[in-house]
This record gives sequence, structure tokens and C-alpha cells, in this order.
Amino acid sequence: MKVLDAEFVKGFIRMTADGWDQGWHERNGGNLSYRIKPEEAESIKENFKPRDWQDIGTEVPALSGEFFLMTGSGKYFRNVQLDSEANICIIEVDETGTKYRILWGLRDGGRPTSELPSHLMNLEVKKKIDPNYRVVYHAHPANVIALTFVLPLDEKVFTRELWEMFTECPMVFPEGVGVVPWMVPGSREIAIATSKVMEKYDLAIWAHHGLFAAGVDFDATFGLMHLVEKSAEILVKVLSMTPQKAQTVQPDDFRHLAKDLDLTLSEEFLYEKPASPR
Ligand code: 2HA
Ligand code: ZN
Repeated sequence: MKVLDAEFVKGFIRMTADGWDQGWHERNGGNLSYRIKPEEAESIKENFKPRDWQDIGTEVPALSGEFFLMTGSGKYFRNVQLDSEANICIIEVDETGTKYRILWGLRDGGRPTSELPSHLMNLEVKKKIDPNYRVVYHAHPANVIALTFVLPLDEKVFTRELWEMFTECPMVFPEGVGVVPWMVPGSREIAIATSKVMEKYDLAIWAHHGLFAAGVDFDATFGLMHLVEKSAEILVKVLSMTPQKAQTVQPDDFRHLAKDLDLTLSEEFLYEKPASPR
């Protein structure tokens, strides 16, 4: 089968187009990766033409021998659907989990995403917790980024505020969201910090930069990004109108929700707030 005829490749490309349509991928912003299932790799392997092994820049031993579909470094989400073979690639991780090689794509040259260490470390953490996790998505949604200039960079505050704005939020991400302070993008340090957050959450906010989401498939992962950004947008609108909400969902309301819907909502997020703003 041709690579572009494979369903997982079509799903990947559709997600890049959807992200572009949302306005989350200015210029070459954002990146997407997918851990390919063995049978999916098998179905397209006749197209693989291995290039040289390169350093990943970190170690992901639990991903040794696995195949990944990902966006290219410096490539624009806007162009993925128009010319997929030039803008995305399939890579293989070697037996040591320290090197990768390109097998397909990036027809005119290039490298996998500049956030390769973060993508692979996140995929590794998620695989260890639940092998069904396959997708890691990084985008630059403006409202989430705006909130990182206004709210304390504290996972308790971000989780609680996003939950309050939109009751879908505690239902879809009852474990909450993590926050990574500003760090150099593309670095091993930010990859380590993000993968630590991913041990607990499916969402890692990058202060003054963007958001990482992880999920079992493209729908779940895109939906997570979309949901968080929409909730952030509502909070930005509220804070633009008033520094103080007139009314909101209270800790006991969340406890009630958790009981009725059989959710686990950690008490760490259900703290009492002072009467003043937030
Ligand atoms: O430009 O989003 O974090 C790609 C990025 C880097
Ligand atoms: Zn980014």
C-alpha cells in the first residue's frame, strides 16, 4: 500500500489541517507525532528507504525498534495537506533508543520536528502507563498562552480555572493539567520536564509558548487541545469583562459531579478560594 493511502496517515494529515484551520499553527508552529502500530508499519514498509542514523538527543529505550509518523522541523502545518510527502516523515528508533533514521517523507530533505525529544519522551512515558496511547500533539493556541501571563504557573490553579469555565473539562480531563515553566524549546530539559508532567496528566501547558496533549487516537488528542483552548477562551473573555466572577461552580458542585458521574476529581484542585478575585 502507498503511504498516503494508509488510514492512519490520512487521519494524521486531517489533524494537521484541522489544527491549521483553528489558527494554532502560525508559520512553522506546532508539531504532531503518532506511534505507528506494528501492523500499520507492515502494511506500508515496501515504501521505506532508510537514511542515516541520527542522534535523538535523549534516550527512549522503551520505544526501541518502533516506527513514528511526525511533522518535519521548520515545516508548516498549512502545507501538510497540500504536499504531505515533503512536510511529514516516518522514522524508526534504533535498538538502543538513542538514534533515529528517516524511512519515508521529507522528500526535499530535512529533519523530524524540532521537538523530537519531547515527542518521543512523552510517547515513551505514555506507552509505559498505557500502551494504547499513540498521539502527542503540540500547538500554539492563543488563549491558553495568554493565560500563562496572567494566572500563577501552578497546575492547581490552571486545572481549577479550566474546570470552572466549562463542565466538559472535569469530565474529559478529571486528572487535571500540568504546567511547565518557560524553558528553551526543542531542548532535552523541556522534554524531561514535559515527560514528568505527562506521568500524571495528558496535558502539559508550556508557559508563554503553547500546549502539549497526549491521547490514544487523533480524535481524542485533537479534542483535548480543542477543549482546553475553548475553556481558556471563555476565561479570557470573563477576565476581559471583570476581574471577579459574579458566580461560578463551587468545590461542592464538583464533588457532586464526581459522585454522580463516577469521576475521580482530586481534592488538591477543590481548594477554597479567598473572597477576592480568584
Ligand atoms: O516551531 O512549535 O516548539 C515548532 C514549535 C517549537
Ligand atoms: Zn511550539
